[in-house]
Amino acid sequence: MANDASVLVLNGPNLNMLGVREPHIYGSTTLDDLESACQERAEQLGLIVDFRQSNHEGELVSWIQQARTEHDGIVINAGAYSHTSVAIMDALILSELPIVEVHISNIYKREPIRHHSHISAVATGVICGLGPHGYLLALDALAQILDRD
Ligand code: CA2
Repeated sequence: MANDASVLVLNGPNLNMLGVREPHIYGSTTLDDLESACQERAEQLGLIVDFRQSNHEGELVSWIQQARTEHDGIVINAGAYSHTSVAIMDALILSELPIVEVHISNIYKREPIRHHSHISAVATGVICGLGPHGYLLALDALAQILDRD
């Protein structure tokens, strides 16, 4: 099933600023670099990646709703919405897809407000604190999960 399986890689608010500000927390990789790395890994894994970013909660919800019929799995870094959005959590539940949550930074080493994610409770797995490499590990994990199905 992993061959040609389609994965939606979703990025939430402010992730378009990656590599531009706060390199001590998020590194110097830009979102474009991250997309290229994901596309390269997807090709090796036999996955198709649809890589998107939005600063708008409703747009992320709509994309997750569409994923139910258009994709086989989701990698999501919902940024700050991870800590606040029940709407994104609900959309992820409704998708009925395998979900890997990614955070570039280790949210548990940061301010208490970042320690809880609504998405973790509904994700198949969670990767955090491993920098941009976490996205590649998430694709590896989804390829395995989809292969089993
Ligand atoms: O560590 C992560 O991946 C986060 O999801 C990133 C979010 C943050 O709100 C989460 O708590 C953890 C923020 C993304 C903001 O990205 C920036 C990139 C460069 C400069 C400033 C912000």
